[in-house]
Amino acid sequence: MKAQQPMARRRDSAASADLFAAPAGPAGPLEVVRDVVLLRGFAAPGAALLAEVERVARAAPFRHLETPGGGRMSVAMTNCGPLGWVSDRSGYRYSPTDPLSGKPWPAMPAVLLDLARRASRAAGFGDFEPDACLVNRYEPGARMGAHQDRDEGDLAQPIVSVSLGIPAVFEWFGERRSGASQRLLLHDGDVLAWGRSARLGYHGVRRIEAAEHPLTGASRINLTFRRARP
Ligand code: MD3
Ligand code: FE
Repeated sequence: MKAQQPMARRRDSAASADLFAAPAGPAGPLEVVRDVVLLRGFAAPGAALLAEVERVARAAPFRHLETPGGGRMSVAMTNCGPLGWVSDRSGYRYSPTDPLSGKPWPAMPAVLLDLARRASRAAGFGDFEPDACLVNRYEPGARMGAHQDRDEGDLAQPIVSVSLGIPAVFEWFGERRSGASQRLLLHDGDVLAWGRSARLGYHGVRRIEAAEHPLTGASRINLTFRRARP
């Protein structure tokens, strides 16, 4: 799929679903690629979730991590839960403590954990016990290049991601880091879960366009729930 414009506006089957459509409220699970399942509007309304994110960010502020290559990520990050994903000059890893404070990451709020578990079941991935929640904050101009999420100790568990605030275009490359991609516009409240054959697929986020959301302003918050320990 190379065109960035919408496909035909038919909503009667997954094969013809309009992946750029405005959200029409919660819908059933939609398998956009094999083992990548979209739950549109599953996390709406997002106000209660955003209140939890604000509490997490008061304890562990958003920061732009350094990459092993010496760059700085355009996406600001923080974490909650027993483990948090961090990057610095020495590499990527999960850490039980926030390198900024030396203290454990804030606990994973119950409403976030509950949402991730329900989403995994609704998407067909069964019971999910995440021990890490990476919180990404994108402002216009931020992007995330194509990558795999492979630092986790249990690749049999899915990843669940929750989008809040202004929209973003995801790219799914599959088994190769470059080449043709499948694009998907994610809106506030959308949840995406992927596992099994898609667990190590390459994916990224295209540069965020300027927009405003009533609750987040000019930003997009993405929560990704992972099982980092075996
Ligand atoms: C799989 N985050 O934190 S969610 C990451 O929006 C990360 O912040 C992105 O990738 C974010 O590691 C993306 C994960 C995602 C998004 C779209 C996909 C995974 C996907 C599309 C197809 C398959
Ligand atoms: Fe990722």
